[in-house]
Amino acid sequence: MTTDVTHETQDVQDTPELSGTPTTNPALLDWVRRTARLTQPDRVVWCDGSQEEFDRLTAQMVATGTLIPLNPSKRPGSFLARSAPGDVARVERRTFIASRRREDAGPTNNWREPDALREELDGVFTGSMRGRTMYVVPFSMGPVGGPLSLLGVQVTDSPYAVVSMRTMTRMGSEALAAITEGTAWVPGVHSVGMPLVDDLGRTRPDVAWPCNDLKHVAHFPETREIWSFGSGYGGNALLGKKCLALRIASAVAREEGWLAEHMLLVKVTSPQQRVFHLAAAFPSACGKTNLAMMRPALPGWRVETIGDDIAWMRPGPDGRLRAINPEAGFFGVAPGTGWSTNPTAMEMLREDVIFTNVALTDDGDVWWEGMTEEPPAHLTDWRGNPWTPDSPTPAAHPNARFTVAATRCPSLAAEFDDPEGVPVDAILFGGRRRTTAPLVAQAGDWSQGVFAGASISSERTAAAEGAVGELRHDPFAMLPFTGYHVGDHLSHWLSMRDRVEHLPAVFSVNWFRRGEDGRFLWPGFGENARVLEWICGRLEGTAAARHTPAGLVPAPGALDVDGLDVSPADLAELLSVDAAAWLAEADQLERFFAPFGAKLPAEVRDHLALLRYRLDPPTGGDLSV
Ligand code: OXD
Ligand code: MN
Repeated sequence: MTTDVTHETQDVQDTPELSGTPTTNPALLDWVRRTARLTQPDRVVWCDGSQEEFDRLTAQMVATGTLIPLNPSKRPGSFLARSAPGDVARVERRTFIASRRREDAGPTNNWREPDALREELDGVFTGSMRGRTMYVVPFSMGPVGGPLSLLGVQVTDSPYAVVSMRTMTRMGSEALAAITEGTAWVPGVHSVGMPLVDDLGRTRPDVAWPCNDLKHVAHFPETREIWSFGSGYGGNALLGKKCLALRIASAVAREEGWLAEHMLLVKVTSPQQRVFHLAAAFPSACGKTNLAMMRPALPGWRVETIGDDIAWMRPGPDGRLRAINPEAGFFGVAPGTGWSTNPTAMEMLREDVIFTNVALTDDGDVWWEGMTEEPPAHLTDWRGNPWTPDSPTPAAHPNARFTVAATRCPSLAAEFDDPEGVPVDAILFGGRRRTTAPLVAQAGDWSQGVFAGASISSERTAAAEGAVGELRHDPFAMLPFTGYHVGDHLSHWLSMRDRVEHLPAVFSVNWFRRGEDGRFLWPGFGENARVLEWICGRLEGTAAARHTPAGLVPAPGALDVDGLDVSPADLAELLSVDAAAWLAEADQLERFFAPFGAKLPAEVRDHLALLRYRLDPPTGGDLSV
């Protein structure tokens, strides 16, 4: 057994008391000690977040084959990781919410009784780090010490998770220093679940991407803990992201009166230099990163990035909802990101990136579907096999990712690091819908906006396991991320009315509507600025709208389509609300809401009834009186 004892490294067997650690916080030391006793690593390393540490860990992963260094003249400071083929996405079936009462987890979560789950976890974590190093990773979600931020500590036996956490959070000594005695922090235990030494002391060789077929991504919102076993991938392994910043934080937010949501955050500046901050919720892999980094096709408009995935929004002292992006980097979907769709992201990805499950070019660079129009003649695909354009499978996995620091983003807003956050002017809800949902519709008021958020549905993508393309309801794009009962989530949103004096306006958007011939009716990407222009016009009271049963849509002529190749018939279809399709939607929603039972807020039920009434008013009466 190697024993590399520095002030940050302890050999567990020899120094069970973990003396000489970079913290004296007894609760933290006690938790690290207990976790080490359970998981039995060979070593414990306290991470400081330094460049030296990053270089050491990446060199180590290059040596073990976990990382492939990319050609420094093509992609400086960058690496490619290839996951095990069975560990490529979030595992929703194995994501658990433990709560004393089943009804606190609700019908959309996999509920577990806390004691039973603890026992199960004790079983799988016993000895799970044998032969490996346990890294202690202190981090802050949001600027360290900020009034909207939360602290966490992840222990993990995955150096890939460590270096990714360094990019995705404020990780290291500064966060550790903030975790003083008595300070609240969220503990997260992560193990890839492949010990190198078994119960009988027999060793086995390591592999490039260790993981386990059995996976658990477990949350205890009541005690604010996370336990993740068996996966090294993305949201399963980088515990600051979905586990802390959404599932645990949503429960904390409910208790404390704020919102932790699956939303991008942007600053939009009009040609008149008016500034608006928009938060937008879309299900995974529906273009949040593209919208967050949009280059408006309309002259004079500017979109600057604050966040691309998560927003924490608290009532501010100014009576507004103030939002931060709690993350420090972007873990974006690579396929579909290209010079024509998201040039800002392409610039951001020039250096210092960890790519996972993309293809490797023959000259040591990366490629994925949608990066360029013409694929290279020859590649090595995400599984490490030779690939040509005639190959029957994609070169990159559809959920291939890039991990890159936010500071690399050329469109990053100066407010990104502001601990006080930005005031939110509008909230957008969207999904990937071929039919039914119009390009844009404004909710009449907050409660109709909450109904719009509750009604999001979208075609499934590759970000999670499951059949791609199938329609699923995804309220607030939080279906896999709300750490408590989905019905209580709706009530909590409604209750913001009593906490925030100047509430944001709410809009629904759908960039993905198609004609009967299957063609996209709207060009999307930079042209979505036209929709943002209308939204900002609504905020300023200058853009005209017409009523439909699904909300207010642009009045004829109010959406600027000058110079666009969108025919008047296509535009009419994009803004149409088809009564038959919406009545069918209402039926589906009613079925989806049924298991919410008594937790479905009466106001949401009323909005469903009102929607039906507007779509199909009873005949025979005079509705004008
Ligand atoms: C993500 C997701 O990784 O939503 O952001 O799946
Ligand atoms: Mn996401």
